[in-house]
Amino acid sequence: MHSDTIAAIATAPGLGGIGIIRISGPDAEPILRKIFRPTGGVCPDRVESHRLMYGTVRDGEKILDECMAVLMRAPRSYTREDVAELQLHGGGYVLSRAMELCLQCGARLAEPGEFTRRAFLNGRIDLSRAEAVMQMISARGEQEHLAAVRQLEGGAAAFVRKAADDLYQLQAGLAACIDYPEEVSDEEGTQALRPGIEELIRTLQGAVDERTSRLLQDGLQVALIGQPNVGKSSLLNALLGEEKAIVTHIPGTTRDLVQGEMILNGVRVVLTDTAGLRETEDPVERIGVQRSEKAYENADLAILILDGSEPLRREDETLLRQLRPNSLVAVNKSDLPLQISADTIRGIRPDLSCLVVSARDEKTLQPLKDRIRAQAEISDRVAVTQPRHADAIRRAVAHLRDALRTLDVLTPDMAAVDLQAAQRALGEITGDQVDEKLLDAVFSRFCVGK
Ligand SMILES: Nc1nc2c(ncn2[C@@H]2O[C@H](COP(=O)(O)OP(=O)(O)OP(=O)(O)O)[C@@H](O)[C@H]2O)c(=O)[nH]1
Ligand SMILES: [Mg+2]
Repeated sequence: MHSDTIAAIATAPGLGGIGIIRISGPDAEPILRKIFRPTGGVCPDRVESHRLMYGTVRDGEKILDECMAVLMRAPRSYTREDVAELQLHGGGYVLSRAMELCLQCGARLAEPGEFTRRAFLNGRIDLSRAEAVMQMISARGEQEHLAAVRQLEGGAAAFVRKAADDLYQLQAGLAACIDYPEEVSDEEGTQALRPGIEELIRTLQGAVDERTSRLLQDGLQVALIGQPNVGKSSLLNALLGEEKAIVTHIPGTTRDLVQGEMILNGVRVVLTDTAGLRETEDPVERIGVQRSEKAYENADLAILILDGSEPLRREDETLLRQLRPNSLVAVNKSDLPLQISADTIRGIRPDLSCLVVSARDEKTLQPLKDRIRAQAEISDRVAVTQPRHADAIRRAVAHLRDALRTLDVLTPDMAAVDLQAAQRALGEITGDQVDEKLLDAVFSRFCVGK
């Protein structure tokens, strides 16, 4: 338990109907009693727990705001400490003045994620669940939300604990072999250990999927590429439903990358409009073209846009031939008489899907959106979705592989060190094995007040 009391505005900055101040620690109740006065009386010496009270927050005798207040006495609270919450009106001045009052009464301004950090340190949730809280807050679509729910329900923790248990069994077997050499020979010990380690490696590898982690973390990255003037920026705007990028009839309008996000059937998609790919003397445009090429390399999905109202140019054909597999081709400007057909494209690249669209006709964009969405499918069998967890699993697997190599050349007792290292890596996920640095890294990504 911590000896100091922390406070923070828990609601987002800006105007809102309600703004919440949260206080956690041994002085939560005394601070509440000092600044809050229930209607028609004074705060009782011992505030009733988990009961919402109506009254005013006072700055001395002056009324600052009317509010609702609640005390949640330890251990039945978010942090397992005494927690007080004030629900004030959500104006900037009221909230910051009420915060000042809390600080004057002895609270300290909470660090980002410090409430959840306390919930973890006080044993209410494991580290993977603490991270799920932030995953939940930052979820920008159904897919990310579902992953957060699974983690909050302990999906990752349960998987990791089971793997850690299996590893303990292996370690115990190894210890028996080391401690009772007359009963278990080195060879027998090694024979028994090897299949168990191999099985564990397979299980751990099956639970992580880099693509899934990245999709959940960053959304599906889609690059719109093509020659100048084919309608890349127009398509970006039409897909996003906003005028994000400048559109003109002048080739070379877009110089820099323009990005926009959208949610397609619950999946976050990040679209990047790029400068038209062409040879140019203009140094600014040249840098733009280099950036386009980089965006193409980094994208999960590239869409080559062609101007369907013009015959296919040689440059287009070159781009088409170079396009990596699983890209899409969109023949744009289908509201005009078409000079390129999907069959022409299929004749050159039969492996690619080709869609005929018009940035000026919303209806034609639905099949394109469906194709983009289809690229973002992830398996819900993947237990470990957070990059930090995936990294720890990969390190655990590396240590287990070391253990197998050690068993090949050395005595079983030498493999014990590798198994311990693997156990430590797994422990980092649930927080069974943590140091301050790791906690700082995890909680610094939180917002203040959570
Ligand atoms: N008729 C018709 N015109 C379109 C369509 N899409 C784009 N245009 C026009 O084509 C011209 C170029 O459009 P942009 O969206 O700026 O093309 P871009 O590919 O971004 O061009 P750069 O930024 O120069 O590489 C503009 O005059 C658009 O209005 C379409 O579907 N139909
Ligand atoms: Mg453009």
